[in-house]
Amino acid sequence: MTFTTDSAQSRFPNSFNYGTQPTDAVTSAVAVFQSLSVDDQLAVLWYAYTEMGRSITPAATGVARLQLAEGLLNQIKQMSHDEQLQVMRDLAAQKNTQISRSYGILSNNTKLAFWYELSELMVKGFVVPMPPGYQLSRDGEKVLEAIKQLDFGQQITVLRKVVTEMGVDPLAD
Ligand code: 45D
Repeated sequence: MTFTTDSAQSRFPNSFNYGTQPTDAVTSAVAVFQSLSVDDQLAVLWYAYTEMGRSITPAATGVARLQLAEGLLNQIKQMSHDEQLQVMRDLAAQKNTQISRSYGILSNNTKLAFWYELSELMVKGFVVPMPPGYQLSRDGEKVLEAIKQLDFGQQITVLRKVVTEMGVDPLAD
């Protein structure tokens, strides 16, 4: 049987048009996000999660996919709050650590699922919580507002782009 574009599409009827919609809104949200301080990046991710949480179902993030990140998540779960925060800061800052390299080999969707799971672990009390009253910078507020204005598919595109850049790719040159 010939594998046409049409049949490929019907095999993935619910997949968004990822990657083929680098609209200005998406591109600029990503650019502003990446200009934020590391702490603001973590805070914006957290706020995005609290806004989107209900639309992301654990089923959608794929249990099988998360198994690939399970060792990493278990390692983080066992750390002190200070160490957990350091790990997340190192990921966002692309600092070359063992964890950043393990993260770097995950697929883009698994990276997204990894952050999603970290948020869930924060909610359950296994991972360091956001400090109450954290003051986001003006650019942080702006990018969060911009993300809220996007549709779900675009929001995912933005998030995927920013988490894809985090960590360190151990195979890169
Ligand atoms: O003390 O595979 C600060 C679908 C200040 C389906 C801090 C999907 C100082 C296919 C740094 C703020 C597309 C649905 C402390 C996947 C200080 C598929 C701490 C999508 C303590 C995967 C800050 C999934 C901290 C999606 C601890 C859309 C911040 C997933 C922590 C989205 C922030 C996941 C964290 C998101 C944010 C996760 C852990 C948005 C995580 C966000």
